Formats: sequence, C-alpha cells, structure tokens
Amino acid sequence: MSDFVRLTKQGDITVITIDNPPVNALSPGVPEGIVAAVEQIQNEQSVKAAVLIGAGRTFVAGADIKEFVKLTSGQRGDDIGILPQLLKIEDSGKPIVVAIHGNALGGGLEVAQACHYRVAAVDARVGQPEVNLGIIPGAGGTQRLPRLVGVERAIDMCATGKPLKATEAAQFGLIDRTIEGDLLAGAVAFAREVAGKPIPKTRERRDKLGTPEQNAPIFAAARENARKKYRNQICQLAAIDAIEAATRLPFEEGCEEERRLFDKCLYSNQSKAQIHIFFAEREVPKIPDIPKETPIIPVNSVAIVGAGTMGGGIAMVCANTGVPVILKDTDQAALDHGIGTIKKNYDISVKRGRFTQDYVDERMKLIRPTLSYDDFAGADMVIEAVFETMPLKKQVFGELDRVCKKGAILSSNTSTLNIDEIAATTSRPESVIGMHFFSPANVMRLLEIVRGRRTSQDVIATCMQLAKKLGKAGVLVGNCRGFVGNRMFLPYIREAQFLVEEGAAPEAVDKALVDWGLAMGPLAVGDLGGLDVAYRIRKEYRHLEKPGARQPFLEDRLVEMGRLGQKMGAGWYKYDAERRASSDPEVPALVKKWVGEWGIAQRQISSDEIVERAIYSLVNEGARILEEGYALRAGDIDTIYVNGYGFPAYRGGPMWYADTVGLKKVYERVAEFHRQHGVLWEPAPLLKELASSGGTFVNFQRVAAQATD
Ligand code: ZOZ
Ligand code: NAD
Repeated sequence: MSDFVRLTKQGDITVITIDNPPVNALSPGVPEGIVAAVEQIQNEQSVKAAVLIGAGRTFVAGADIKEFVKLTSGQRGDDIGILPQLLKIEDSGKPIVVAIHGNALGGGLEVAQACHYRVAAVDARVGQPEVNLGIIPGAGGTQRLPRLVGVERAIDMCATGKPLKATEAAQFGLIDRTIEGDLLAGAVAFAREVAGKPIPKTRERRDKLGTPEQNAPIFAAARENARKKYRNQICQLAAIDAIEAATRLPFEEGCEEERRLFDKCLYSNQSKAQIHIFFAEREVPKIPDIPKETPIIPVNSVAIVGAGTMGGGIAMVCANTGVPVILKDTDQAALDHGIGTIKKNYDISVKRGRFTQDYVDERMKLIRPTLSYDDFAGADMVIEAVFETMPLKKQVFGELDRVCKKGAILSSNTSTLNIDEIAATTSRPESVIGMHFFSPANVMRLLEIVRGRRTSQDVIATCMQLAKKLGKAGVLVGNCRGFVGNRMFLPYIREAQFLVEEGAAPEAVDKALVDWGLAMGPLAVGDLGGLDVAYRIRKEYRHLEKPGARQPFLEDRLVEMGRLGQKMGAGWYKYDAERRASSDPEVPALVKKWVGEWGIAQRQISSDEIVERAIYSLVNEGARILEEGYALRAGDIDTIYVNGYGFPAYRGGPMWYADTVGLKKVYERVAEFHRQHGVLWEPAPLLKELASSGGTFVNFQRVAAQATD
C-alpha cells in the first residue's frame, strides 16, 4: 500500500494500519497511504467498512514536526498541508472507524475527526497540543473540533493544548465508544454495527456551533483569559480566531482562515523557538559518551535523608510515580513537620481537584518516616537533602557508605557543593551523583543531574531514565560551582541589583523582565526564595571573585536589617499575611541613602537596557559554560532555563534567544557593557568567536567530552 500503511482483512472489515515508528507521525507518505487505502476499499464489494489503527505504542502523535523545521528554514517549499487528504477520507462511501490507543494528538486527532467514528482504549489520550509548538491545529482541526465538542470545549482544548482522557472525550462527544480489552476486536465489532448506516460527516454538522449571541461572551472571555495567561503569545489568540471562523463561515472558508492563521504562527519566531525547545528536550537524554545499551540499575525503592523543604517535595515526586520512599530526619519534631508539610501539600492538591483523596491516601502509604538508617540497606537509591554544609554532607555520605548495599546510587541534592568532594568521603565514588531538584520539587520540572569525575556510566544512565519516569526534564551537567542553572543565575540577579544601584526602581526592573516574558522578575524571585540564600553564597565565595570585580551591596544591606524576603514580610517588596507583594516606599529611600554613601550616580534606565543587561548576563555566562563543556549543548542550557527558571519557551531559552538576536549584535552590547561596567562583563571567548565567524550557539559542537569538574 505504502511504506507506512498496510491493509489486512477481518472478514468484511478492512484494517488499515499506520506504521511509522516511533509515534506514527504524519510524515510524507503517511496521509497519502491512508487515502490510497480508503480509495482501494471503495471498489471492494466484500468490504463494508474499515478500521484505521496505529501500530506500536500509539495512534498518531501529529504532524511530523521535523517537516515544519524544513519548511520554515527553506529546505522544502512544497505544500505540506493535509486538508485535501482528510476530505477524501471523510468522503469515503464506506464508514471509517478510527481506533485510538496511546495518543491521538494534533494532526492525529484531525485525521480522527475526519473519519466517521472514533473508538478508543480507555487509557488513550486525545488532544490538540499545537500551542505548545507555537502553532494552531492546521488540518481543519479548528473547524471540525467545535462541530464535535462545541465551541467552549474546543477553545479550551486548542488554547491550553491539554489533552483529554478518552473517557472524558467520550462525555463530550469526541469519542463514540471507549473499549476495554482488545481495541482492534472492539473497533471491528463497532465497524460491523455501523456498516450500511448513513455515514456522518463532521464537516457537515453545525448543531454544536452555537449562535452569535451565545458565542460572543465565550470568545470575549477566552480572549481576555488568553491575553492574561499567555502574555505576548500569538498562537492561543490565533486558535481562538480560527474557532470563531468555524462559527461564522462555511467549512471551506473556515479552513482557509485557519490556514492563514496557521502560517502566521508557524513562520513566527515564537513557533521556531518552541519547536527548538521540543527537540532540545528530546536531545537532552542523549549523552555522547554513554551508549544507549548502558545497563540500567533497577530503582524500586528510594531513601531520602532530610525531611525539609526539598526532601519532602522529592518524597512526593517518588510516591507520585509509585516508588516507595523511606524519609529520614534527625529528630521527631523535624520528621513530624516534614510529614505534616507533605500532607498539607497533598490536601491542597485534593482541594484543587488535581488528586482524589484515595490517590493521596495511597501515596501517603508509600512514604515511611524514620529516625534511623535501619532500613537503608534495602534501598536502591538514596537522595540526600540535609542542610547545605560540606561537613554535614560528608558526615551523611560517610554513614551512607556504611549502611547502603553495594551498587546503591548515592545522590545529593546539593545546589552549590562539590560532588567530587562529597563522593571522596565514600569508598564508592562511582555510585555518587548529584540530583539537583528545584523548589518546589513536586512542581518544578527541572532536574540537573550532576556527574562527578568518577560517576559510573550506569549510574548516569539510570538517573537520566529515572528523571523521565519521575516526569522531570533531567539534564546532565558538569560539576562546577552553581552547576549550570545557578551559575548563570548569579550574574543575572547581580545585574538586577546593579540596575537598582544605578537608578532603576526595583519594580521597574521586575516589570521590564516580566513584560519581556519571564514568569517572575529577579528581585521578586529573590524575595520568594529568601535573600539570605544568595547572601550566604556571596559571602562564602567572595574570595573566588575576579580581582576588581564590582560587588553588589543592596541585598546585603537588606538582609542585614532583617528584610529577608517573603518569609519576613519584607525584602525588595513588602508582603501581607497572604504573601501578596506591594511596593514598599521605604525601599527607594533606603536605596537612595545607601547608593549616596557609596557614591554611585543615579540615572534614568530604559526597560530595553534592563532586559539587555539581565538577559545578556545569562547569555555571556551560558557561553562560558558551553565552551568549558559543563553543558553538552546550547539546547541543554535552554531546557534548564525554560523548565527551571520561568524563561519563556516562546523565546527558546537564553542561548536560542541570543542566536535569534544575532551573536554579533549580542557581542557588541556585551563588549560595550564591559567598557562601561568593568571586568564582570568580559565577553566570553566563545561569544566573541561565534560573533566574528557568523556562528550560532545552537550549531556549536564541542569536540572534547563533557567536563566533569
Ligand atoms: O512525543 C510525545 C509528544 O507529545 N509528541 C508531540 C505531539 C504533538 O505536539 N503533536 C502535534 C504536532 S503539530 C500538528 O500536528 C499540527 C497539525 O495540526 C497537523 C496539521 C498539518 C498541517 C500542515 C499545514 C502546513 C508523545 C506524547 C507522543 C510520546 O511521548 P514519549 O515520551 O513516549 O516519546 P518522546 O516524546 O520521547 O518521542 C519519541 C520520539 O518521537 C519523536 N516525535 C514525537 N512526536 C513527534 C516526533 N517527531 C516528529 N513529529 C512528531 N509529532 C521525538 O522527537 C522522539 O524522537 P527521538 O529521535 O528523540 O527518539
Ligand atoms: P531544609 O532546611 O528545609 O531541610 C533540611 C532538613 O535536613 C531538615 O529537616 C533537617 O532536620 C534535616 N537534617 C539535617 N541534618 C540531618 C541529618 N544528619 N540526617 C537527616 N536529616 C538531617 O533544607 P532544604 O531547603 O530542603 O535544602 C536541602 C538541600 O537541598 C540543601 O543541600 C539545599 O542546598 C538543596 N536545595 C535547596 C533548594 C531550595 O530552594 N530550598 C533547591 C535546590 C536544592
């Protein structure tokens, strides 16, 4: 039939199987293969209907995203739209029943919508996740979906990108029947039931499209919500426009409008950035010196040392994936407090409808509090999350070395300490690794996995795989101060302080960066985590700063007067009992006084300068990290920033963003800041080199292996 589509018969029903591993994407040849199959059955007297199903682990996960990259980069110029093929499927004279397992996403769901009936395995998921790639459904999805599920539900699916479970989709009329057990057998039986009956065409329906009076408030509310929730982004609004077109226009004209909006999104920088992140996240697990066949150590139980903020969050992460956890602390009060916090967090999730009480009860049963190391011998992996001091970490790892079985993975959640120094206190440095979760660990997707000099390949491969199982974006980084994320973050928050010293209001610094797309401004982030955290790090490592480097001093002063941030009700901002921030008039007065004492001249600072100095400080440090090899690829750094630091995916991460600005331009600004502000702005050699050679970070390939220390 075609390389990707094959036909088999089950009596009077033809089974059309799409087989394009790994996810049956609609690569060139797949839609054509389906159409050829549909055309063939028209002339076969004995065939009454067909079932369309996917081979392997899933139905169709959507358009082949690589083809979008080829299109926007000019590698292919032909039309890759599949609307005509879907019309041919819909016009079949014999009913086509789609049988969905795994996922029917994007173009996959659009194919399903063009078929006449949809049945699904109970655990299947269906969705229009295109907005995660900065685009909108592009093959009539915005026109057929509201016809099947109604305008409001279609907007929700297309603008949030969140998939539905098959059982939910069945309630909304998107799935005609869910099937327990053998999906193909159920689909064939269903096809026999509908064979010979009038064939429903989705595009001919209008019964769920509503009236202009009913729809007007729905669209107005959706647009207002999208503007608020997806600041600066174009695709969510475009998706809503396209659905509105479905309600106003005949199907064909609606599709033309959809295509216009689709192209506008696809060729935008936002979509290119989001597609970069999609592939960067999938490149991250590929470690050049760790072969795919590296043995994986089974991790069926985890022991956590320290039941504080991080230990508790990590326990929830493990329990949520069904892994039993032992949670140890030093005294009963700390342990009770830790367990109490976990319960409180789960209660909030139940209240918000994220989890059911039964689910939570099951999770709590998986977490066993303890004050002793007695049961550690059985643990496959330990995650240490005690206070951040080297002597304590060394003491704990010494104990772990004594009590844990041979081959157990011993990991630390340290954010600043040297993994090799910790590993050296054990007799098995090959089993020691950093597992740097971010706070709150049960929410944040990022996990930096820190390889020590002697960490074994199987320990690294296991932790990378475990990250995926835990639902985290696990990025392997080298063992340098601050690892990757925090090493870049330090110059960034330092620059935010310098901007305030030079005359920008704290609110202006945060607003410029939030308007630009960051989830939070740097000063508000400081208040959230506690200004004392960076204070301690600054004090501890001041001796390592470059000679003559400018030192920020405002936050030190705030900390010294007890303004530690949210937890004290005051930092850069003041906070009410609900921790809501507001401007504190005391802060500009203090700043003025301190800056005057320091003799720094104040001036007007534009939001453009705020953004350039903050973002280029990330980029310049990122370039050093990349060149030194502590990150394997620019895309790894971008993955870290998008998943752990609230960096907008539609700007692609700091390194991708710098590439889009142009490295020559970025370099020139950094060189100018160097002249104006001194040694901290010394351009990274890699930035300078790529700027002069016309290169990009994303295409930069290191020749040497990943740096480990
Ligand atoms: O892979 C997960 C997933 O979510 N995939 C993307 C789903 C998606 O975003 N679909 C929408 C695509 S855009 C679209 O469909 C537009 C549209 O309306 C079509 C109309 C065309 C009109 C054109 C007009 C000009 C999934 C949940 C499916 C599976 O997750 P897993 O964790 O099991 O696996 P992954 O994510 O590690 O993926 C395995 C390998 O598959 C590659 N891949 C996944 N989806 C792809 C895709 N490659 C191309 N296209 C896709 N849609 C992925 O990169 C990975 O590859 P390797 O090489 O790293 O193994
Ligand atoms: P925390 O103060 O909330 O918790 C530390 C816990 O460890 C306390 O409950 C304490 O009683 C317990 N503890 C101390 N010594 C112990 C011992 N010998 N045995 C067992 N328990 C012991 O600290 P945290 O914020 O959860 O940080 C823990 C680690 O995670 C630190 O290394 C920190 O740098 C790192 N980290 C923290 C964050 C964050 O935002 N809080 C983010 C990433 C990483």
